[in-house]
Amino acid sequence: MKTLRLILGDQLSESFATLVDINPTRDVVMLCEVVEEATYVPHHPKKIAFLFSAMRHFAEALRARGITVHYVTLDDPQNTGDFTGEVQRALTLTGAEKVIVTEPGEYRLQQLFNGWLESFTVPVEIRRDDRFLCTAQQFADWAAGKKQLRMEFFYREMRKRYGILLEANGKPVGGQWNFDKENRKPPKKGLRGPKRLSHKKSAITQEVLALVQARFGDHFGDLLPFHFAVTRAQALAELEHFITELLPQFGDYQDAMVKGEPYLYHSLISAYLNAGLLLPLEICQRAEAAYTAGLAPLNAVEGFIRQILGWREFVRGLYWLHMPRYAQLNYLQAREALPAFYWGAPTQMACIRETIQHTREHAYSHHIQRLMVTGNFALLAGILPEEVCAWYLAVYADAYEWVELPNTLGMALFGDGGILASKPYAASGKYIQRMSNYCQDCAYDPEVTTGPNACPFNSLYWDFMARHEDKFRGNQRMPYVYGTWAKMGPEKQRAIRAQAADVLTRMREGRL
Ligand code: FAD
Ligand code: DLZ
Ligand code: SF4
Repeated sequence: MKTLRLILGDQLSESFATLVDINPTRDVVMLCEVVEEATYVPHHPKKIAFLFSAMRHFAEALRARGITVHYVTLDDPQNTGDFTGEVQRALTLTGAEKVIVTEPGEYRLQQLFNGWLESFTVPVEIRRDDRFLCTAQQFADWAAGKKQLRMEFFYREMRKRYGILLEANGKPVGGQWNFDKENRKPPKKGLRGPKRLSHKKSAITQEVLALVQARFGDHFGDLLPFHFAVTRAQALAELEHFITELLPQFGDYQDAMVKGEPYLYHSLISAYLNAGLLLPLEICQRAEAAYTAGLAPLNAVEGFIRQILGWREFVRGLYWLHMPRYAQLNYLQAREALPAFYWGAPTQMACIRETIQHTREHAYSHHIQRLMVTGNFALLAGILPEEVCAWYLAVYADAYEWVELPNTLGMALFGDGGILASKPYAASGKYIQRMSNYCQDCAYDPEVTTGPNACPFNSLYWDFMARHEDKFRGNQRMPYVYGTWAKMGPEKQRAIRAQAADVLTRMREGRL
C-alpha cells in the first residue's frame, strides 16, 4: 500500500521509526515548513533557520538513497500553513492510501495526530518514538507507587539498564554514581572557552537564511552570523570536537559563567540531539569510550552522561506523565508580567544583560545562565509561568515543549510544587557573584541588600522566602534560610521587603 510518511522538523534521524520499513519505490516521505509551527511562539530566527536547513538537507540525504520526498517549502504558494492541511494536500497529490507518523515531542501535536485517526479517510498509524532511552510507559512503571520522583534514582536505573559506566559486578565505575561535588568550580581568572567549530553555509542554508530574514526577521534574535551544523555529518563533527577538545574540562566549569563567553566547555549538542541529528546512546557511549581510553576524567564524563541519560530522559518522562495538567500548574501563584528586558529592553543588571545578549546572538545560553540568572530572576520576582515558558520555548534553538516545560516550570520556577525538584533553585546575588564575573561590571552591588545600588536579587530572594514561608519552612533541604531570616529581626526584614517592593515597581516600569 502506497504510504505517506510524515517527518517533523525534530525527527531528522534516518533510523527513525517512521522510516524503518520504507519501501523506496512505493512510499513517499513528506516534510513541510509550516507557518503555524514557526509562529506558535515567536521562535528565534536562528532556530527556524537551523530547522529548515536541517530539514532540507535531510530531504536531500533521503533522495540520495532513492527515496521519493514530498518537501513543501514555506514560500510554496500552495502551502496551507499547517500539518493537517499539508498532509491532506499530499494525500491528494500522491494518491497515498495510508499515513505513518511517529509520536511528536509536544502534547498539542499528539492531540492533533490522535484527531487524524478519526478525521482522515485513509488509515493513520502513529508509531512510538524509539530515539529516547526510556519510553513513556517505562517511566510510568518506574514512577508508579513512588511518593517522590528524583532524578538521581532514575539515573542509576538507567545506568544499569544500559550498562553505562558500570563495573562487571554492577557497581558504578569509580565507586560512586555521581561526582557532582567535583563539578562546581567558580571560573578562574581569565577563563576562556576554546574556539568552536563554524560550519560552511551551503547553498541550501543561504536560501533558508534569506527566507527566514524575509519572513521572521522581526522575531527576537540575530539571524547572522549563522554557524550551526545542519547535517548529521556536521553534528557528528560537533560531538567529536566536544569529546576530544572540551570534555576533559566540562565537569570543572559546568556551573561557571564568564562575560563574553557563552559556551565555555559546554557541548552545544542539544539542538542537534533534539532535532534527531544525534542520538542519545551514541553520545553516552562515545563519552564513556573517552573515559576508558584515558582521554577525560571520570567527574567530567559521569557529569556529562548524567545530563543525557539522566536529566534529559527524566524531564521527558515527567512531561508525558503529567501532561496536559502540568502546563497549567502555578504552585507559587506567580502573577507578574514578563519584564521587557527578557526581550532585549535595557536593564542595569549585568547578569541578565549578558545572558539575554548570548540568547539573542546565539539562540543559546548555558544551563546555569538559564537556571540561575533568567530562571532565578523569574522565580524570585514571581513572573507568570505561562509567559516565562513561552519565552524559553521561543528563544533557544534546542527548545521543544517536552524538554523546555519541565525545566522551566519545574526546575526554574518551582511551579509544579516539587514534582521535579525537591527545593526551589532560589539564590541571591551572592551565588551569581561567586560563579561568574558579571557583578564586576554591574551598576548594582551583590554585597548590598537595601539602598539604591543594592543587587535586586538580594532583596527579592528574602522577599521570596518570606512570601512563601508557609510552603518552604518545613523543607528539609532549606535548613538555614528561615533561621537567618528570623535573626534579622523585624526592622531589617521590613526594610528588605520594602526594597523588594521597590525593585518590583522598577521592574514593572522598566527602570531596573
Ligand atoms: P551541556 O551542558 O553540554 O549538556 C549536555 C547535554 O545534556 C545537553 O545537550 C542536553 O541534551 C542534556 N541536558 C543537560 N541538562 C539538561 C536538562 N536539564 N534537561 C534536559 N537535557 C539536559 N534543554 C533543552 O534541550 N531544551 C530546552 O528547551 C531547555 N530549556 C531549559 C530551560 C530552563 C529554564 C533550564 C534551566 C534548562 C533548560 N534546558 C533545556 C536544559 C539545559 O539548559 C540545556 O540542555 C543545555 O543548556 C544545552 O546546552 P549544551 O548542549 O551545551 O548542554
Ligand atoms: C520548531 C519547528 C519550526 C519552527 N518549524 C517547523 C516546521 O515548519 N515544520 C516542522 O515539521 N517542524 C517544525 N518545527 C518543529 C516542530 O515544532 C516540532 O516537531 C514539534 O514542536 C514537536 O516537537
Ligand atoms: Fe546580577 Fe546582582 Fe551581580 Fe548585578 S550585582 S550582575 S544584578 S547578581
